[in-house]
Amino acid sequence: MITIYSDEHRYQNATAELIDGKFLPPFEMPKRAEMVLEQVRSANLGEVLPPEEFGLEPILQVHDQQFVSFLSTAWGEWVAAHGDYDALPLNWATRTMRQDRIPEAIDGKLSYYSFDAGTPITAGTWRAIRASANVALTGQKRVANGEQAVFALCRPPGHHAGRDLYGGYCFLNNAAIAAQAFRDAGAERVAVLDIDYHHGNGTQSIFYDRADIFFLSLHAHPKDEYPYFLGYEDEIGVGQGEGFNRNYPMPWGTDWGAYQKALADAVNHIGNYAPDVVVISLGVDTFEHDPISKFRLKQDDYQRIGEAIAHLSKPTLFVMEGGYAVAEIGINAVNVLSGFEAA
Ligand code: Q9C
Ligand code: ZN
Repeated sequence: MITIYSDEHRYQNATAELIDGKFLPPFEMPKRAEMVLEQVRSANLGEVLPPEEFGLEPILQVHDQQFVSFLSTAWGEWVAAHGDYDALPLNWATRTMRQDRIPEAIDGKLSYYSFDAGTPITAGTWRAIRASANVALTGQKRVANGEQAVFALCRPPGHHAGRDLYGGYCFLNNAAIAAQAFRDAGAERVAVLDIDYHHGNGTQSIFYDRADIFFLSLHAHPKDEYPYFLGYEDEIGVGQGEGFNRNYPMPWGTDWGAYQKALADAVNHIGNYAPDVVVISLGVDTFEHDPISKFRLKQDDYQRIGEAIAHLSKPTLFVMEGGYAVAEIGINAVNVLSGFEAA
């Protein structure tokens, strides 16, 4: 299997992350992608190729133009206002406040366009997220041109990012951008299966009213776990999209026994949908030793995940999302891919 990778992810390299009331060294760090690349190489998964440049057009098929423009200028505006340290929002327009005015001050814009304070914008964020989107789009193009499966080694991740919303370490929704690009290249139906530990709220929200892109997500129950405000089972889509959104929220402590049943059900629904192509949001933060997550999947379980996905026999694009157990992130991610290839 070909892997698409760019070194430019390293430009997203924050000083600290606000998590659980503390400023800690970021869990979402450059080493993550480097460890995955190292395992791709040592497992001889296949060629590693750099991304092509696609410009903003395919990004703007999924994201709001003003939001993208905000991402491109936020760092400069922040430095002018506050100086050279990571940009974070401090408050949000929740119940009783107005959401129909976009503030002019950079602090207000950070608040308007974000949903958490754990996703720092840095000097290199814009450069890194464009490279990450190009990695996904290059993988998409290869699959559209006949490759059976490609691994887009994206970093920063993307599945929490909505049309005009960033958070959860995500700015541009790489998987959504790729799914839309498949549609624009002529695919009639695309299935997006999100196996990151956290609900893919961004991807769900982008495609919620559409039947042409079927979104399914296996994740920790939002009553217990981030992002808390989306990912329940009764979210089934709306309008034309009704029936084309499926959530599998699971309790903390979920191990392979329960996970496998949810995965089998999701794969079965994808099979019935008969998509032209499948996009996998590949998070491995379901791992038993993940430092910020509470599922209990083991290294070998990731091979079984790959096998289950392979049984669909569809052209498949794997898009890297979360996974914070840095020592094992490469083994777990590549196990999914080698399980897929061996099936
Ligand atoms: N107490 C992805 O995996 N903070 N994003 C969690 C835990 C945010 C995860 C707080 C986690 C975001 C792509
Ligand atoms: Zn995650």
